[in-house]
Amino acid sequence: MTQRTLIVIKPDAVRRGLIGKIITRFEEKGFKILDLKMLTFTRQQAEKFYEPHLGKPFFQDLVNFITSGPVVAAILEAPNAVSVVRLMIGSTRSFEASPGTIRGDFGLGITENVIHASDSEESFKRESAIVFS
Ligand code: FUP
Repeated sequence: MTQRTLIVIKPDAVRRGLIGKIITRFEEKGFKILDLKMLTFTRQQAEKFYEPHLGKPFFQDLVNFITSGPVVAAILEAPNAVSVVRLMIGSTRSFEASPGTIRGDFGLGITENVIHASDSEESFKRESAIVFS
C-alpha cells in the first residue's frame, strides 16, 4: 500500500550540517520525495504541531527547541511509508536508539533528537497541514 509520511529534520541536525546525510538515507532506501522545504516554526505552529503533548512537563522545552532555528520538512512516499520511516529513525530517546537508525547514529538527546516522523496516517495529515500550509 503506497503511503505518505512527513519527516522534520530538527534544528539540532540542521545546525550540525546533517541535512544531506539524512535525506540521502531516505533516497537510498527508495522513498520518493514529494515535497521538501526549509522553514522556521513559529511558536503558534509549534504549539499546534505538538498539541498531543500539551500539558506534559517537557512541552515548553519542546516548543522552545523546535522554534530555535530552521528545520527541513519533507513528504516521503513509499509502500508502508509510516512504519518504514519510524523504523529508520529509531527510539525517541536517542541514547537508546539502535545503531543504524538515524537517532542511533546521529544523536544522544531526548528533546534534541535529530528528526521527527509521523506515527500514523492521521498524524501525517494533521502535521503536514501545519507544516505545508
Ligand atoms: P517520537 O514520536 O519518537 O518523536 O516521540 P514522542 O511522540 O513520544 O515525543 C515527541 C517529542 O517529545 C520527541 F521528539 C521528544 C520530546 N520528548 C521530550 O522532550 N521528553 C520526553 O520525556 C519525551 C518526549
